[in-house]
Order: sequence, then structure tokens, then C-alpha cells
Amino acid sequence: MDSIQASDERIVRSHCRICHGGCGVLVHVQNNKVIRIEGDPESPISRGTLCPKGIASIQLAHHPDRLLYPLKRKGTKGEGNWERISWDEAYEILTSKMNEYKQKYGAESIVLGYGTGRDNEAFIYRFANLLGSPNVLTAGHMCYGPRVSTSIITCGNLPVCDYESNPSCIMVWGNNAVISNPDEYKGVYLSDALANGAKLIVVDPRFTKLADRSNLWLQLRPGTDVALALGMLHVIIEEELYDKEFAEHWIYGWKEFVERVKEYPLKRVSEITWVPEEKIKEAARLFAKTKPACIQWGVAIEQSINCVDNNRIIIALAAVTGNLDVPGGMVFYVPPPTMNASQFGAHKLLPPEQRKKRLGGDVFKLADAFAILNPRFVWDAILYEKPYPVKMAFLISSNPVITRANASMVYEALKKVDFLAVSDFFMTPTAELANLVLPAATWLEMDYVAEFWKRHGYVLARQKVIQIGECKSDHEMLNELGNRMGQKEHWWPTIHDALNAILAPSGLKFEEFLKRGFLRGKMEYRKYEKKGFSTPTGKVELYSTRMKEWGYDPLPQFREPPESPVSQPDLLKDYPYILITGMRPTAFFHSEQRQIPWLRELLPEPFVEIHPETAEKEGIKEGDWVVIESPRGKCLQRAKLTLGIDPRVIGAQHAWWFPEKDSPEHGWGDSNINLLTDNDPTTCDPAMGATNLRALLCRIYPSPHPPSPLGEEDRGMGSKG
Ligand SMILES: Nc1nc2c(c(=O)[nH]1)N[C@H]1C(S)=C(S)[C@@H](COP(=O)(O)OP(=O)(O)OC[C@H]3O[C@@H](n4cnc5c(=O)[nH]c(N)nc54)[C@H](O)[C@@H]3O)O[C@H]1N2
Ligand SMILES: Nc1nc2c(c(=O)[nH]1)N[C@H]1C(S)=C(S)[C@@H](COP(=O)(O)OP(=O)(O)OC[C@H]3O[C@@H](n4cnc5c(=O)[nH]c(N)nc54)[C@H](O)[C@@H]3O)O[C@H]1N2
Ligand code: SF4
Ligand SMILES: [Mo]
Repeated sequence: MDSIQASDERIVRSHCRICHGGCGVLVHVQNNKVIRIEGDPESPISRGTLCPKGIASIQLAHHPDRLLYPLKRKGTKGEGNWERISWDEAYEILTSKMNEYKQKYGAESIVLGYGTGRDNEAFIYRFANLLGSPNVLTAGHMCYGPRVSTSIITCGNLPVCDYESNPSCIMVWGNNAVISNPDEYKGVYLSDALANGAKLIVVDPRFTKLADRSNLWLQLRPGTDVALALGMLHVIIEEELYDKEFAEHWIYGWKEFVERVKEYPLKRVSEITWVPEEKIKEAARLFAKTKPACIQWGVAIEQSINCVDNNRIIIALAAVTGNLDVPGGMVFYVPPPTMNASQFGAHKLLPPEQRKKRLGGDVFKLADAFAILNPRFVWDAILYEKPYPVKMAFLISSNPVITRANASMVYEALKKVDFLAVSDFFMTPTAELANLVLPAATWLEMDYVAEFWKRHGYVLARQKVIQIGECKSDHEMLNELGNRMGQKEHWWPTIHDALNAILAPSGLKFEEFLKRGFLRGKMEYRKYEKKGFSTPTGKVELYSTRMKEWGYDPLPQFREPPESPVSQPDLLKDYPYILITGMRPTAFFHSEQRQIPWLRELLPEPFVEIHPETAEKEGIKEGDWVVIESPRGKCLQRAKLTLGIDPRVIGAQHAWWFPEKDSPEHGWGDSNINLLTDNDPTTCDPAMGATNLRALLCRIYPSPHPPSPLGEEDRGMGSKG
């Protein structure tokens, strides 16, 4: 739709992407100005709904602080002082720097980076692979990457809840989709399934809105999920509630798996997890007996030393109860007929000798197999030039100073790196450290075949509505840069040619695709009956042949979190509480939108959840600024007292900085919970390198300097680096 309304008001149909994206929108636009955004009732993804961030995209696109032109640093890093340059000059700087470092230190000395789900991953990987750099810095070691890679080695593809076919039971595990709308899912699907009468089990240390709606809420000790799932499987196997036929025909290593499960009797599981035995039994029975059933699982269990095994055990629960690839269960959606993100990423074009150089590739082998690395190795390569120097980083849509573990180390590394280029909407604390800053286009300013990285079976049409300054979409910028870097035969004359290439298998041109709005693959269930599962054995590998090959335990097991009351009892005296970080608020997507008035009004300051008993013990009152401190660092947030959290657990927000603070630091260290988190590789998941962000130890006390956030001298700044 692109219809004329009033004299010059148009309504353009498109798809939002402030979060992982997907909601269908109708954008009202007048003279290059968006005047209103409303939900598209015809969208199969969002069914007419929108969240506040989608609506506030108006204030994002037209924000007075947007970066409008490429900028080159004039003075010292981190002190402001920028000079406007042309795109031509920006491309020249980028190509000459890349050529220089590639020649002197090898392409591996150039790190490309991105944040989460900005729909630009495939372009960034393509560019990096053609450049010859195996080092692409992402959040993929601890977010989505683990789930996709673990699913592929275990059952061939990512199983996704089939809400459309009315699951009778939904187990929501470490996830809050009605707020976070992550990846394949918009919360409306889950809400509608519940409204249709599905039973709900929630596994979460906090009493969320979903927990409030649940039939059963399992309030576990953070970081103990795999033990809890093994306990549930113990009940399911002992009481013979599993799908025998499926287990016999379609599970590889069933016998060994059962032996492993036997090591987790309920008494042991209950001690580990804090969940009463009766509740574990009840949950296991409800889940196994109510069919079809699915598990909506979240990032909380990926950001853990048990990351891969958490993912494996969730798949195991779905598999042994016969819920894989059946209507209303956990299904493998069929992709639409387009090029997929992995093909576009051109991974085959990275020379094998360069692939071997991926930082940390010999340590985290599952991550390496999926072209993912753990950020700590990049910081080490910059700071200590080990195992080789990294001289340049080009970060396209990421704010690692705020969003990566051990923020003080990240800050030091990005300050030190020889050349840093950043593409963003705003001058973030990360961009402030750059030598070159590029102005990025928001979703309202681009044409794109959206979501071809997701596994929900759709691609969505995103349509350019306005042009702001000289902002460019990441895709257009990379297509141009690739052309200028001598990769011409692998890129296209224009971005529209690239979009047509993505669409080519469908036979559609981009203009025709826009008219359709979306494409969807035709769903087929129980595909394994015809062609098996796409794993080495053709079965669901609860005993993983790939993990075995790489030297890991082929069966899932529970590892005690590296910093916990059990693994480090000596620390408890000084750090008596378990800290979880990063529960998503509606208002913000990670470190973004703090400058958007409608959204900041919803959540003006960071808060930390504390049980009233704990608050009383520590002399803390509702709304106090409190110091949260771990063995590595500290930051300030405001106390929010709630009965919905265990008195032994503290729940802090992540990704805070203060764009309104004028200094180029923008208060990056004031309330940044990642000053407390650890990035030591020994604390990460051994196969994936996932960072442990959800089970640390901390202390908490009233701020000595209320109400202002900590000054420079008070900042944690501790690091193992
Ligand atoms: N302690 C703790 N830390 C966490 C988490 C946690 O739970 N706890 N969660 C982690 C997770 S799961 C993730 S995925 C990461 C996210 O980490 P990041 O993706 O690095 O997070 P953002 O803060 O969203 O940073 C994105 C930046 O890119 C800009 N941007 C947005 N869209 C575009 C675009 O299309 N193009 C360009 N060029 N720029 C764009 C934004 O303005 C913003 O500055 O954070 C992680 N950090
Ligand atoms: N508004 C908004 N939406 C977002 C984002 C955002 O920043 N803001 N980020 C996006 C990104 S990149 C991601 S990855 C997704 C994540 O989205 P979700 O997976 O929904 O993640 P969270 O809200 O961080 O955590 C979900 C729940 O896990 C619980 N939890 C914490 N520790 C544990 C634990 O050890 N075990 C269990 N079982 N539960 C635990 C928390 O209490 C929380 O209620 O959201 C995406 N959507
Ligand atoms: S949930 Fe995400 S895609 Fe939907 S309106 Fe909100 S920000 Fe946009
Ligand atoms: Mo994420």
C-alpha cells in the first residue's frame, strides 16, 4: 500500500525494526516527515499490535541529536571534537585503512562487529569473509547463536513454538516474550495462545506478568536450569510419560541419555535448584501429559556456563514428549523461496587458512563452527596483541562499552585500538572512542528484504519512507564499500540489485515484493518421517556426536555457576546475594532510546529489584540510589522493592548510559551493570563461549552520595584484563 490521503499525506506499509523487528506498520508521512505510525491489522506477525518503541520511532527518526553526516575525529579519542566529511572521503579512509592493516598484519587484524538482530548480519559477514577476516564480533556467543547452533547439531534446525496451531501447554523458560518480542516471536502470539486456553508453566526466578498468568511458576535459583530440566526428565522417564515410539526410532543415544538423567534424582535437583520436589513433579506431568506442548525459551539460560546444555535439554524435553515438528509443538518452519542469510554471508569464500585464525576458535569449538567468537579474545588481541594484533575495528550497530561484559576492559580496548570506525544513529559512548563515525539509517529510511535471518518462515518487505541528512542503510553502505574494496564481482551496482538477488529464487523483483508485503514458506509437519533429522545420524542426538568429536561431554550435564554460593562459598561473606542482570524493560532496546522523550518518560532511571526483607537488612528504602558491587566493579541504580524476587537474589537492569550528560563519556560508567560482569573465558560456556550474565555474586548498599550517580573515582574499573 502506498496510497494518497490528504494533499500530500501518504500511508506506507512497512515493518518496524527497533527491536529484533517484525511488526507490520502503516506509516503516515507528509513532506519527508513521519506524522504517525500505527499497527497494520493485516500483518500475520503482529496482528495489528505495536509496542511503545514502534510508535516512538517518529521521535527516533526525527531526533535532533541524530548523526547526519560522516564525521572524522580531530583530536584525542574520547574528547569530542569532530569534523564533517563527505561519504566519499569516509569510504576512502575506510578502504585505505583496511588495505594498510591487511597488508601489514593480515586481514585478521581487522574486526568487523555488529549488535543484535539489525537485519544487517548477512551483509557484514559477506564483507568480512570477502576481506578475509574470520573475526566478526557479535552478541552471538551468548544470544541466539547458541540456540541456533545447538539446535542444528542436536536436531538439524531451530525448533520454534507453533502458536498458530494452538499448543495446549506452553512452558516459558527464562523468557518474557510479551515484553521482549524476541527473534521469531512477537508476544501477541503467546498472549493469543493463552487466551485460547493453553496451560502455562513459567520457569523464572522472578514473578513476571507471565508467572502471574501461569498454572505453575517454578522459582528456581538462577543458573540451575539444566538441573531442573534433568529433574523433570527424571519424572517423565520414571513415570513412562515419554513418547516411546519416538524415543525408539528417532533419538540417538537414548540409553546413555537415560543413564545420565538417572544421575539427577529429585532430591538432588531440588537442593540444587531451590524448587520443591512436588513442584518439579507437577510441572513434568503437566508438560508431558498435555499435548501438543511447546517451550518458549529465552536468552536468560543462554547467558550461562550451562548455555549449550540448557539448550540441549530444552530440545530433549520437547523431543522425548513427542512434540517436535508436530502441529502446536515445536516446529521447523519452512523458509520462503529466497536466498538465506547464511548463503548471502558467503562463508565459503573465507579462505580456510584465514578461518583457522578465528580468535578463540581453538577454545570454543561450537562457536567457531558457526563463525562466532567470544569478545574477550578481541579485547586481548587489541590490548596485548595476543595471539596476534588487532589494529582496526569497524562496529556497525553495536554499543559494546555498555553491552559487553567487563565494560572497563571493553572501554580500554576500544580506546587503544589503532583505528575504530562506528556506524550508529547517535554519538554513543562507543562512538565517542572512534576515529570515524558514520550516520546510519533507521528502518524508516531503507528498502529491505527484512528478516531473512530468522527461522519463522517469513521474509518481510521494509520500505523507505523518508531520508534524514546523509544517513545510509548499513546494507547500502557495505555494498558500496565492498565495491570499493576490490570485491566488485561479489557485490551489486546498487542496493536494489542486491535485494533483487536475495529475492531471485522467488522470481520476484523488489517492487513486486513490496506490493505483496511478505513471503512465507509453505509449512509441512513431521518432515523427519520423510527425510530424517539433519544431523550426522539422522536422529535427534541427545547424545551428540559433534560435541563428542570436539572433545566435549556428548550428554547434557549441570555445571555449578562459576560464581555462586556453592562454587565460591568464601565469597559469600562479602558478596551475599545472587545477581541477575538484563531483564528487558518495555521502554528500551538495550542501550538505545534513552534520548527518546516518549520512552524515557516510561523509565527515567535504572532500577534494581530487591526483596523487602533484603532491603530492610541492608538499610535500603524504595527509590534509594544503591550501589551494586561484585568482585570486579560497581554501579548505581535505584531500589525497587518487590515480593516477586527471592530474598537471596537481586535483579539489576543492563545497558544504561545517559545521553543527556554532555561530556563525551555520557555517564557510561555510572549505572552500567557490565562493570560488574566477568568475561574471563573460564567462566564462559566451554563450547560456545557464552558469557555468564545471570548468576553472579554481589553486595548491595545505599549510595554514600545520594542521589547523584557515582563519580569517576568511585567507578569499579576492576578487571581481570
Ligand atoms: N549485563 C547484561 N549485558 C547484556 C545483556 C544482558 O542481559 N545483561 N544482554 C546481551 C544481549 S542478549 C545482547 S543481544 C547485547 C546487545 O548488544 P548491542 O546490540 O551492542 O546493543 P545496543 O545497545 O542495542 O547497541 C546497538 C547500537 O547500534 C545502534 N543501531 C541500532 N540499529 C542500528 C542500525 O540499523 N544500524 C546501525 N548502524 N546502528 C544501529 C544503536 O543506536 C546502538 O547504539 O547486549 C548484551 N548485554
Ligand atoms: N524491550 C526490549 N526488548 C528486547 C530487548 C531489549 O533490550 N528490550 N532485547 C532483545 C534481545 S537481544 C534479546 S536476547 C531478547 C531477550 O528476551 P528474553 O529471553 O525474554 O530475556 P529477558 O527479559 O532478559 O529474560 C527473561 C526472563 O529470564 C529470567 N531469568 C533470569 N535469570 C534466569 C535464570 O537463571 N533462569 C531462568 N529460567 N530465568 C532467568 C528473568 O527474570 C526474565 O524474566 O529480548 C529482545 N527484546
Ligand atoms: S515489538 Fe519490536 S517490531 Fe514490534 S513495534 Fe515494538 S519495536 Fe517494533
Ligand atoms: Mo540478545
